[in-house]
Amino acid sequence: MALLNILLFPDPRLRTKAVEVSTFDENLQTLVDDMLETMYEAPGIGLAATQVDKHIRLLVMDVSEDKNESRVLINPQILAVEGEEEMDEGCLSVPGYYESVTRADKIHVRAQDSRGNFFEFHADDLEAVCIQHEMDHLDGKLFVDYISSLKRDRIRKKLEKLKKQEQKG
Ligand code: K1U
Ligand code: ZN
Repeated sequence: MALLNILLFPDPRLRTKAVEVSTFDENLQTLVDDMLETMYEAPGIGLAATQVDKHIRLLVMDVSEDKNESRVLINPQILAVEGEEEMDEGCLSVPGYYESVTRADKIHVRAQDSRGNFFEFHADDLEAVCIQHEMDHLDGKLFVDYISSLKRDRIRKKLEKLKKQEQKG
């Protein structure tokens, strides 16, 4: 297994729209395993393939307390939504920032597993929010797109400054 590099905002590659997965092979399983390892190590509760510069419709997540309930969603689709919930969200691609975002509170999801089998489930609370956050990544959208452009620009400038400092050493 390998740790993957996570792209940081405002990297333009984070704006790429991911394409559907059509081949369910060993390479896909390796990417899934590497993404899970990268997510747990970060640590995070979710990770979209876009964030590791792989532009396919794949996300991994684990919102359990004991970090032993990983989920792999390939070609996920939200079939139904209910209610609204406002929650503070973070993002491994926007490190150090948490902002309040309003999303659907309950969702019904259809996806494929790493062998290509279809499955459906209901999600609510943090799990529902996390799925919507990760599915946004697959469409090139970030949680900072829901906040004011003033705040977003401030975050962008701070992260750009940090990157320059890191590059200087
Ligand atoms: O997509 C990502 O960058 C992962 C992100 C997912 C997420 C967090 C909060 C609300 C919605 C989606 C994260 O995992 S940020 C880190 C985080 O939330 C966390 C880290 C350690 C322990 C618990 C949470
Ligand atoms: Zn994120």
